[in-house]
Amino acid sequence: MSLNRRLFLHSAAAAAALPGLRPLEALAANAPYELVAGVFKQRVRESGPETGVWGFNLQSPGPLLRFQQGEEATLQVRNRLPQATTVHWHGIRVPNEMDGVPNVTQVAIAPDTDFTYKFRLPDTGTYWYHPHQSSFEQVPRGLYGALIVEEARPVPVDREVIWVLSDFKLGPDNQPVEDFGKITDFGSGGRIGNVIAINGKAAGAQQKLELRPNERVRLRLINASSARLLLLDFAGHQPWVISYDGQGVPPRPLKAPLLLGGGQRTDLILDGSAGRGEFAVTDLRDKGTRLATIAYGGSPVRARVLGAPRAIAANRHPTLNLGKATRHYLAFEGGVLGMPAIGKVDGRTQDVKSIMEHHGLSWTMNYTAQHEHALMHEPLFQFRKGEHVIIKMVNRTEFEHPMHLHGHFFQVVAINNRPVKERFWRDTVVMAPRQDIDIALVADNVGEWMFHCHILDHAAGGMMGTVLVE
Ligand SMILES: [Cu+2]
Repeated sequence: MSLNRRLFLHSAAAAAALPGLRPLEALAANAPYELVAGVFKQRVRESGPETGVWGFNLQSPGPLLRFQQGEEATLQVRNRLPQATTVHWHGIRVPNEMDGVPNVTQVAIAPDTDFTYKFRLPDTGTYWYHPHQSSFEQVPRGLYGALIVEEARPVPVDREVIWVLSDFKLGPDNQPVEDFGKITDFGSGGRIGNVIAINGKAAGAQQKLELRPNERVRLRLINASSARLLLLDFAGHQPWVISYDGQGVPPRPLKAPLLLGGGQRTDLILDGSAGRGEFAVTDLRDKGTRLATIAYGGSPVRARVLGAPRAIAANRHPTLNLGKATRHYLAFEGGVLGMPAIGKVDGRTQDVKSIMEHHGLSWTMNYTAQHEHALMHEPLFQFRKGEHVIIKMVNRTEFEHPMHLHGHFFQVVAINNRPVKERFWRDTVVMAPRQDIDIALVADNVGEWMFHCHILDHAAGGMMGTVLVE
């Protein structure tokens, strides 16, 4: 079966798995698979005019891409936007030149030109794709999509549901508020939208997640918001967590609301254990806003609710040896609250006021503020290929930062200097304000890799650097 035929069939299955929600459709296309970045209108809010959005293949989220582990993906990106763009494959351990970072791994794709990405998919799991060029604008306009690499033996479920969570900042006319790139957003919590969206449609009570009694659903959650962190509560239910950032974990009941920082993913197993009635899925970070309704209907799928799900087979990760790891430090300063930072911009040391006024930047990493890709100075770190490293991240700011490393997975090994007993492989971790987090990894993927905050306004405001592995 051809790649595109299979993508299409997968999408038909996924569409059936999204009752009441806008299906994520993969468009059938000729090989190589085409992703056309463009401008169009889409119904985001339930009422009023359609919204002008940017997206791939005339949809936001873009087409759902599904692959088998080990498969080679060929994705031809056609830029029909009024700006240059790139596509980054968040969480996928790609060769460096396929990582989609302008000026670091490639020249940005100019308007009306194309670029073909080609890479193997080494790991199973839930991933996503989005531009890395002017991402503080291009992502919140709607350019993102889910990318799933299937396990050879998937966890048995009755259905799968994918929620690409994001937000839009819309005026009363339902059009995007054209205020991208404000230094006040760069230096604070970021440009937060006023319409949370699930799969490109306004979240709310009308978004139905229909469940039959004792049905088992795999819910893949992706936070594609440019700045918003989510804290999800599933009233009346206790889903199982089976993976973080696409990497399987021993299944465990979700005992507290689920924090999902920008870029992060979590796969849940949601059982129709309540059997009847309606239940709210809410975001406790957004005043308990209802994002969706779990609504029961139909006859029971089985006599009783299922027990613990099977674990996902682990992806191939190196064995970390903390004893032989080299130690490194990364201080974060800046923002509109707290102590003023002093840092280097373009090789000149200055205070944060001057950094903001003259450079439109607000944050420093190791006392340096970087322009978004444009002038990458020294890498933050240089590692030998295969080096085991521990990076102590010291957050000297009053803000939280979902930190994302490209090309690798890492483990959180200590928080505020206390060792973490149970460690998981992740590609994005949320640092709380004033928190210290030690991450450990084996630098085994050669190249220059971004290491940046996934509040995309922070990244554009200076919280962006690179790690060189050679
Ligand atoms: Cu940040």
